[in-house]
Amino acid sequence: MGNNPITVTSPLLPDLGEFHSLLQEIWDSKWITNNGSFHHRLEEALAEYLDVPYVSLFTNGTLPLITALQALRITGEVITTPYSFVATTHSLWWNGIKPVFVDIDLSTGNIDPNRIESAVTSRTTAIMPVHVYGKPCDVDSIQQIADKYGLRVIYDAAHAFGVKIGAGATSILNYGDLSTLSFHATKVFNTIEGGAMIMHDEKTKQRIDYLKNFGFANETTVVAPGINSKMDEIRAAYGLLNLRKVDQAIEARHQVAIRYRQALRGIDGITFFDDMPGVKHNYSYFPIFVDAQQYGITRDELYFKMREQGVLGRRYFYPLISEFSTYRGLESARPENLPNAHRMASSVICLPMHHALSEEDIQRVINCIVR
Ligand code: T4K
Repeated sequence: MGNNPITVTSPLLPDLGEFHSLLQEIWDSKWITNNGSFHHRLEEALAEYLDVPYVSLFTNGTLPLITALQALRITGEVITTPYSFVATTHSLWWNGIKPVFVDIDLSTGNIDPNRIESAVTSRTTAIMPVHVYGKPCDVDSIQQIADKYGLRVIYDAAHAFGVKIGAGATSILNYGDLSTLSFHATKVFNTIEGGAMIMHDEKTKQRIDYLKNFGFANETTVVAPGINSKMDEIRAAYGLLNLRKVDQAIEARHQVAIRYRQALRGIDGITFFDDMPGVKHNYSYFPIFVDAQQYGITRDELYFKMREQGVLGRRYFYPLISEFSTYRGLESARPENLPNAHRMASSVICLPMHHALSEEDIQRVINCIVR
């Protein structure tokens, strides 16, 4: 591996001096978790920034998925995508729900709405799509199917922080019954570990707030077997500071995407996504897809060649979730049912993509691919 590795991402960090001042406030207050003032301030600030009605903070991006399913009392079967991080399907497993995998649309990487209806059975209660790489799902078609069959829709929006669609620049997080976000260190906006759920009304927020605090509604009443997933004050303060820097970080990512596209367009056997019309993207990932026949070497050969040069792209999302031992035995996990997902998983490399890549870094990445 070459010197000075270029990693797939690098966390956005708040100014240490400013963070220290907020830590002093926390130290003075001696209130370090359980719905403190920074928790409250970050929820308000995020609702405003994201342009959504209500936000409930969580300790990571997995527990809001698990809690969303519990809150909506989802049972039986849920239709979902195999092309995601494993946490998406694990949230179904934790609720005793059977995942039903449906193939993806190669033009976006997201669940293909045209294939959802044939997967609906009498046991189906919900659809759990993922806005993979922050690219918006076909939310209107998904909602039409959900309405037709009386299904709930929970979006795993872990990658979709700040993404907006349409002439009115509507937040993608306002679609479906509930959406969840991850604020992990590797995400566009991070609170080190962290996450959130987005909901439409105050009553649902109240219920979710109970569920992430063991189900406590007050000192003596537990309304349901909730979990502990409360964000502490230190990470909420860190998040408040990072929120001030996130627009600049997204613009820096955008410039990286422009450079990659300029340099890689027209290379035989290498394809990538362009911006979707009418979408405000967040440039959370920059996946490229390698066609071995046209490019001359396989995806894995390119991947390991990059590693030798210290360019640490990642094969998100390979292997598919449906290939992991927990899920492999399911009828819907059979490879012949998921040809597009297999094709994408076997050809993808996510290039380094973050706010702090230098021109030299970008050129080193490009030099690995241009032949
Ligand atoms: N749904 C979806 C669709 C998701 O993608 C995820 C998480 C979730 C749900 C669940 O959300 P969380 O419960 O995680 O909040 C990473 C992340 O751990 C995971 O959050 C993320 N998706 C997934 C796609 O990627 P790894 O194992 O690939 O990360 P790791 O540790 O190899 O880090 C990647 C690179 O980032 C490192 O090579 C260098 C850089 N890095 C990482 C960390 C942690 C840093 O520079 N500093 C750091 O502190 O899983």
